[in-house]
Amino acid sequence: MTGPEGQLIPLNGPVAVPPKDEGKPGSVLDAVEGGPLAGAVPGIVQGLTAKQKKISPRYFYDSMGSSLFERITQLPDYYLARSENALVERTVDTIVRQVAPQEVLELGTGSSKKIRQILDACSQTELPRYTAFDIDRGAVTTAVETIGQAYPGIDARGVVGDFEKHLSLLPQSPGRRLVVFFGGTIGNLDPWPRRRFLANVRTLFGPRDRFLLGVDLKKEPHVLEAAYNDAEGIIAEFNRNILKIVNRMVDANFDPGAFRHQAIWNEDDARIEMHLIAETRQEIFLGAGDIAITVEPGETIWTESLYKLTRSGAQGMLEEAKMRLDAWHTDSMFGLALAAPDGS
Ligand code: SAH
Ligand code: AVI
Repeated sequence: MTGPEGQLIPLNGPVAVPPKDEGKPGSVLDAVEGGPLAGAVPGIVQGLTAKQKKISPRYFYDSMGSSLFERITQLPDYYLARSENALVERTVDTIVRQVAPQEVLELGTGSSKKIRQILDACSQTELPRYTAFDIDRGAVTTAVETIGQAYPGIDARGVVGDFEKHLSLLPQSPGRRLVVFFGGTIGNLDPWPRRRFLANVRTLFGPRDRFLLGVDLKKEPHVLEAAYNDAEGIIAEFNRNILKIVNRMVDANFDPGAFRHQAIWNEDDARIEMHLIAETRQEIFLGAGDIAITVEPGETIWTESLYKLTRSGAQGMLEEAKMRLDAWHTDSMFGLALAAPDGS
């Protein structure tokens, strides 16, 4: 596969050490030694020293970020989680009957609440293996514990990794695999990384495996902007929390209180862009003083893109990754795609 300038895009990301063992029920493995955040510092510094300062949204989710995200899912204008949940509720029996999964692999697990609908619909005497995959160790550990407790006898295990880099390091599936990617998180990925991600997801599939993907849909800009600008300021708090995380990760001195939240619709690129806007001039030291950067008043740090798709866009991107759209469920706000590998 080639990128925008014709350069080769490695399908499996950087070469890394595979998990030493396949794990066992209840285990949490690191996809790479030291965890996915171990080598993150150079990338973060690169983002913060670029002309348009940037922080990747993959770093939003420490325990505070995850609990703020849970509060976001309850906000009146944040329809995504409610829509997706209702769509899953409506379709889960058919999907489970059709796929009869022997493993449910959940990418970007988060609170692992929605996955319960899938596990509830499975035969309780022949539960599939549940594998939680997330960059946040806390999310994976909690998912393995809570799912393990809620479904006695289940083989619940976890892998801490980056789904943009480490999918090839996942342990083998015991059989038919249902890969689930909820939350509209695919919307975080720019078009080229999204292609690479889907190509990597495709490598996880045998002919009887399936991909269940939640995608947020393009709609009236005012509805989208309202979803990311709540009156309570929870999303602003979620946005600013990334600076606390970066302070810890790269030993920096950002003052989150000196930044204002902004989420605006970019029609040309069909995405909400989330930024932090500096209210005052700040001198920031990274690596406890190794590198100094200045943030001017009004300057922004771009923290997240949330691409909004159409059904045909979703179908096109799946087909490009050699998958076929088998079913599409929608309430016109959000879409739930069930995809199969080509030729199956
Ligand atoms: N699926 C859940 C959570 C969505 S929040 C839901 O629908 O409610 C997004 C989740 O994806 C977070 O738990 C975050 O830690 C995880 N995540 C974001 N970027 C990631 C990456 N690059 N690799 C692995 N996990 C990632
Ligand atoms: C990426 N996903 C989990 C959320 C979304 O809306 O697509 C992230 C989010 N960002 C701000 N609020 C919620």
